[in-house]
Amino acid sequence: MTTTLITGGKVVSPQGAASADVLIDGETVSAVLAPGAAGILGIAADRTIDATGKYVLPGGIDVHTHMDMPFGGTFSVDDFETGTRAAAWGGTTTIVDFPVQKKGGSLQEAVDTWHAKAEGKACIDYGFHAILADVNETSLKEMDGLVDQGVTSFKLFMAYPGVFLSTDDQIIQAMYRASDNGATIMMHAENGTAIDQIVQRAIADGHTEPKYHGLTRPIALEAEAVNRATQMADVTGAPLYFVHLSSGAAVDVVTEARDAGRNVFGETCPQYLFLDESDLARPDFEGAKYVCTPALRPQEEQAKLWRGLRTNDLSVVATDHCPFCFVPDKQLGKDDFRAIPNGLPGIEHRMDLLHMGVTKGEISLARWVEISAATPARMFGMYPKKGVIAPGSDADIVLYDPKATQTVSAKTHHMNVDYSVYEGWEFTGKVETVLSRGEIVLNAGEFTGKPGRGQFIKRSLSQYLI
Ligand code: DUC
Ligand code: ZN
Ligand code: ZN
Repeated sequence: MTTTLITGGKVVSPQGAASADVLIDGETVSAVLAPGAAGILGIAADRTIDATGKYVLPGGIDVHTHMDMPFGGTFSVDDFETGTRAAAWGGTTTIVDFPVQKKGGSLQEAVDTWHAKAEGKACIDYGFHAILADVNETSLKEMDGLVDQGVTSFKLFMAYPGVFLSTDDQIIQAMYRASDNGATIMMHAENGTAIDQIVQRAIADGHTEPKYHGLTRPIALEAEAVNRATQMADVTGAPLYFVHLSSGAAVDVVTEARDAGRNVFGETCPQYLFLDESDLARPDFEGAKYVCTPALRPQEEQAKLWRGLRTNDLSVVATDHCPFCFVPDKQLGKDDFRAIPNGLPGIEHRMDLLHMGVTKGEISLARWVEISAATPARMFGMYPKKGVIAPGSDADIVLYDPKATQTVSAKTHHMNVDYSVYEGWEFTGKVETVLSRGEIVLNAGEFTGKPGRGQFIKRSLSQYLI
C-alpha cells in the first residue's frame, strides 16, 4: 500500500481552515497532523505532495446528476465515464445519480440498469437515488429492498404530467413508506398540471420561443408545491429534501418548516445562483441553452438563495447536471419551447462557482466545504466515509489553488457537450490535484484516473435528521 503525505496546505472543514498535513495509507486517511509533525514522529511516506498555498478540501459531493438519462426525446449526453471525469476535473469525487423507473416498470430494474451504466465507466465513486415514476403497490414494496441495497432516497415529481408526475395520493403513499423504512423523499416541487395550462395558453397565443419556458413556470407554482409537499411530509413523518429550489418564496416555505423543527431540507444549484431569466431571452435560439426546470428566475432571486445558504435553510448545492448538446438536442425545440430538452451542463464548475461565492463574500470558506461536501455526505448517509478529511475516511481529497485563474469555455471543458452556460467567465481559483480513495486521478492538468475504478457506495439512512 502506498503512503502519501500532503504537506503545507490549509485543510478546510465546516469548522474552519487550519494549517495541517494529511497522511494517507492506501485508500484512506490515517492522520491529520500538525504541520511538520510527520518528520518529528519519524513517518516517511512513499510520496509527498506539496500543498503550500493551496486549500486541502474533502472531495466535492454532487448529489444530483443525470448521466445517460432518457429524457425529452433524447438522452443526456454525459455518460458515467465522461460525466465522472468532468466531475473530477472540477474537484468532485462522488456523485449520486438517479435511476429512472419506467412507467409500468420496476424500481429494481431501474437500479439494475443504472448499475450496468456505471460499471466499467465511472472514474469516481457513485451512489444512486431512485426516481419513482410509477408509484403503485409493487414499486412501494420495492422501496424497502432498495433501502437494504444502499439506495436510501427516492425522488418524486410534482411536475412533468404524463412523464414523471406523481399525484398527491401517490406522493402520500410513498411518503408513508419512507416514513416506515427510514428513507428520504426527494421532491421536484412545481405544480406541473397548473403549469401545463399556462403553457397551453402561451402556445395558443403563438409564443414558442425559449423565454416562454420561463414565463410559463411562475415562482408561485414552485412555492405552492413546496408547501403542499411539506404539509404531506408533516402528516406522514417522512424526511423531505427539495431538489433544485430556485426562488426566495420556495425557500421561505422551507424556512418556516425548519423553524418548526421539521426534517425538511433544501438544495439549490449554481445555475440559480449565477444565471437568470434574461439568459432565456438570448437571441438566435441561444436561450435554449439555458432551458432547465425549474426555469431560471429574475436576478433578484439570487440574493435570497445566497441568504438561504448562509442560514442553512438551503443546506446543499448540487448541479442537476443534465447536459444536452445545442446541436442537435436543443434544436428539437426550435419551433416550440416545449420540445427543448430540459437541462444544463454543470458538474465541472460547481466547486469553482461556489468558490466565487466565497471570494464575493456570499459564504465563508467553511460553508463552501459544508454545502458542497460535508452536508451532502451526511444528508445521504455517506459520512464519515465521504465528506470529511479525518482518520478512517476515504482519501478523497482536492488540492485547490485559490489564486490560479481560468477562463471557462466549451472548447476546453471536459463535459461531453458542445456549449457552456459560463462561456468566457473568468474564475479565480482552480483545482490542482484530485485524489480518489488515495489514488491521484488528476494532477497539474493531467487526468490519470481510469474508467471503471469508481465504486458503488452503499449508503445508510440520512445522518442529517433532527
Ligand atoms: N430538470 C432539468 O432541468 N433537467 C432534468 C430534470 C429536471 O427536473
Ligand atoms: Zn427535477
Ligand atoms: Zn434533476
